[in-house]
Amino acid sequence: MVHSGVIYFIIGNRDRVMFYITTPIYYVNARPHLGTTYTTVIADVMSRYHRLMGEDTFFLTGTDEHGINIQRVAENKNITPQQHCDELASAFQETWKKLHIQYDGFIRTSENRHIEVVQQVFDYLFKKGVLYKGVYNGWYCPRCESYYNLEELEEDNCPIHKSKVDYLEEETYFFSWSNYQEKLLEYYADRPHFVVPENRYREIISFVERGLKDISVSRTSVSWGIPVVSTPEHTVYVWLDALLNYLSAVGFNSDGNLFSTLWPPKVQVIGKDILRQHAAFWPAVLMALELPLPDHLMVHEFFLVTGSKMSKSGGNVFDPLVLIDELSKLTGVDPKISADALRYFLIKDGPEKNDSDFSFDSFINRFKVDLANDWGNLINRTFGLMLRLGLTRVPNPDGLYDSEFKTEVQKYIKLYHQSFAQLSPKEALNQISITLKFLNSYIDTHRPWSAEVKERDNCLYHILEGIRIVSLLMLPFMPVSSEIILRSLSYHMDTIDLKTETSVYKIIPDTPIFLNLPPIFPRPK
Ligand code: ME8
Repeated sequence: MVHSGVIYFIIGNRDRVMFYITTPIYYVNARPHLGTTYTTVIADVMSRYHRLMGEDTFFLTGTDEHGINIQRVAENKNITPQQHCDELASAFQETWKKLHIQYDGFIRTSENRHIEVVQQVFDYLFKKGVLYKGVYNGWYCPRCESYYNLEELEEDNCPIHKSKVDYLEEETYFFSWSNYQEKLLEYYADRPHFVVPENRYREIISFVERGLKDISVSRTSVSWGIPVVSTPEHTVYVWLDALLNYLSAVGFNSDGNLFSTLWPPKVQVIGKDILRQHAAFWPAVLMALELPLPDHLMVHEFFLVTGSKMSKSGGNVFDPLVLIDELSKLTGVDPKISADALRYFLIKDGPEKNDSDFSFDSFINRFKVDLANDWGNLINRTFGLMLRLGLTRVPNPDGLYDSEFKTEVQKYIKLYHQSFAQLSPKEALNQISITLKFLNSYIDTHRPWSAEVKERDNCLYHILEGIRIVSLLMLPFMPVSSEIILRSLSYHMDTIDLKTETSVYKIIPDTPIFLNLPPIFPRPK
């Protein structure tokens, strides 16, 4: 709601605070690839974890649809930019569905609810004196939609895309970024975990310390954008437009209750390529709007292909749907299980803190080693033995609870939860792998196939408890496969609460088990 240039927030009821997590909104210049999928899977895993821990969560993703780059892509296809964006936004939604991405909001920057917010914010910032008119002359890369100084160019090319940049000279509105330099540095000093991991935090601090220059936030030569209401020949710079999605998607200035319940985001997941925009420009915009800043920016590195960044412009992208199909062809498993396996691979081998080289073989190999050998085999040998013995219920441990088993498994569970708190889903997954190795060696040591009945039942009880725990811990990463296994242990999926159920010795003796599962992760041919 805007009154004479002042935005009045409709302050709603804040008796509920939600875990609000976002991904970047992706350019619709290409279909989703493994890089964009990686970021989205991280956010999905985080949001599923918090939901399973009993928190109200809101997971936002979407598409970034304006700007000169999209305008040019549509012109080349001889269709309108809106037609092009509609096609690509659907491609993102379909891909996310096939990867079990459970978002709560999907925002497109061509939607009216977004356009209105951008126009209101622009007007507000201008009236507040944070924006002023001037002339921009300098270099611009249409691929990353970013401005560059001559010194930043590499042999006259964009330092990121290594491609030709445009020289611009046009009337523009500037955002007085330089005025926020000190405030940003103070904020960084007060919040040691605002940007995670630390090396990326140091990078942004030294960028801001080197000095911020005011930044151009409107274009007169780009028609595919949001017009400034007072001067419609200007369209809003695509990065200011895009960042405001995090507000417009959650009821900023339209649904006070929703907004005050969600704002600010707990975690914003981004790749390192868009660190400056999120860690230095975006916080300055929020400060100008007098809004609280996100709690954490979770920054990851890049997937590479033979040493170069995987990117559409590099022509070396992998389509996640093709990878899922290929795995299903090799193993015969349902594409839903293959999608789970891809999610697993992305977190396990993805570039959380270091760049990571992708190859199809590394994906298949991870499936063989971790899923077919460790997890699949644990289930097959346990269920197979029980079938052969005609046991269809959880055996009774006969009062003999193995305290070493408990100590060991409890340690991994604790580290799993700690890793999530430290924003490292990769480390949480490592703890599951360690638990699986422990369980397989537990079977090897106790040899239930040749043990006396009492010992055999005791061992099987402990192993089934381990399978229950691993399947619960795995739910955020591989929701479909974990659910199949939990259902075979008679679990009611609608009442799962990770907080209380991830403790040892919760499996109840005599619970029926459905043992006739086909091998869940068969070895690829
Ligand atoms: O930057 N490895 O959109 P974008 C890992 N629209 N992650 C990768 C990757 C790779 N090789 N390539 C891309 C934009 N990503 C803007 C964002 S937000 C207000 C606007 C991921 O389509 C990574 O998260 O170029 C990166 O930050 C994002 O995709 C860039 O997506």
